[in-house]
Amino acid sequence: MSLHALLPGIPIIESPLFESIVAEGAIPPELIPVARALHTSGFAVIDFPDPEIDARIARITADLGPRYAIDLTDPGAIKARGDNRLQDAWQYNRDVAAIAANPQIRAMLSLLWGRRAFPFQTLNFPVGTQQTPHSDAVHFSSLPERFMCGVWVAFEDIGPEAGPLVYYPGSHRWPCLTNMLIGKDGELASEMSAQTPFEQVWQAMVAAQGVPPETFLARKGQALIWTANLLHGGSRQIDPRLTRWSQVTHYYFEDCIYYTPAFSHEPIGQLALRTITDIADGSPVANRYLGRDLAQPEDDRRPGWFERVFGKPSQRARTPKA
Ligand SMILES: O=C(O)CCC(=O)C(=O)O
Ligand SMILES: [Fe+2]
Repeated sequence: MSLHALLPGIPIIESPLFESIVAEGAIPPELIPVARALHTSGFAVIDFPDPEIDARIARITADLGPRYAIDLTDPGAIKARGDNRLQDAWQYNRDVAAIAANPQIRAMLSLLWGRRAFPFQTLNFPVGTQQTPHSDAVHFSSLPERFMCGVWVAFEDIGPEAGPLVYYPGSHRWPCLTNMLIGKDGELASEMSAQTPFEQVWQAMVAAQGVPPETFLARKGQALIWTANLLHGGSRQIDPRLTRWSQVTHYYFEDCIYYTPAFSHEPIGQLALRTITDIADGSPVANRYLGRDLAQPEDDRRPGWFERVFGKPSQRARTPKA
């Protein structure tokens, strides 16, 4: 029996058994450097394995460019303003879908995590996001945790002035933050992003651990794989006229429960479950626990769930005073 089968609820690249699993030959030799980088640092840089990548990039930027609310044709125009992202362009752009469903990437991730990987969301950015550092695990997580990753592909050479991707090596080993861990028992203010309540905790952890950020000064066609809990974001865009074309594909792994921790309370079974589609074939992917499908629940990301579960403040059971 392979050692991973002893502890299948932890991805191979995150497992405390990692070195023994490598030693028993479960990872093909050519993948071991990528596996070690993911295990140790929480990210790995690769050349995107697609001989047609340049042609795909040219077609994607031509098709998506006019859909953004900024002028991408004038080199002198200010481009870094507003939130410029197209989510799930795979639904109408075949090259976006082909990058997401790249067979080598899916096979590689499946071997490294120890469950079958599938793409479930794409984001296409024409400029830097300048997004506050975060772990994707508050937005999209799984039970068991850490069966998620991002593959970020550079659609052009990206210099330090274009707001490159930034990340904190080794931060993937820190706890996956949840509402239980940060002691947050209410709903989000409607103007807040799901990650806002967690941001000061991440900043405090970065300061306490003294981890310096690194940026990804990518060459066109390079990709960075991040593990579920690696802190990453978009660095400040020094030159607002520059583009920073990229595609992120988010992957999940089979036989998990898929949910949004920012809107959940795991210990009391309050899970904001996600409805997931495998981009590779457009099929729905059931939430599964130990090999069995869960009935599809109602979407508890709707506003008001906290009161539906706990009642109005006046009805909530009071903790007896000791
Ligand atoms: O491209 C970036 O700046 C970050 C994108 C990101 O955080 C994500 O897609 O999860
Ligand atoms: Fe992210």
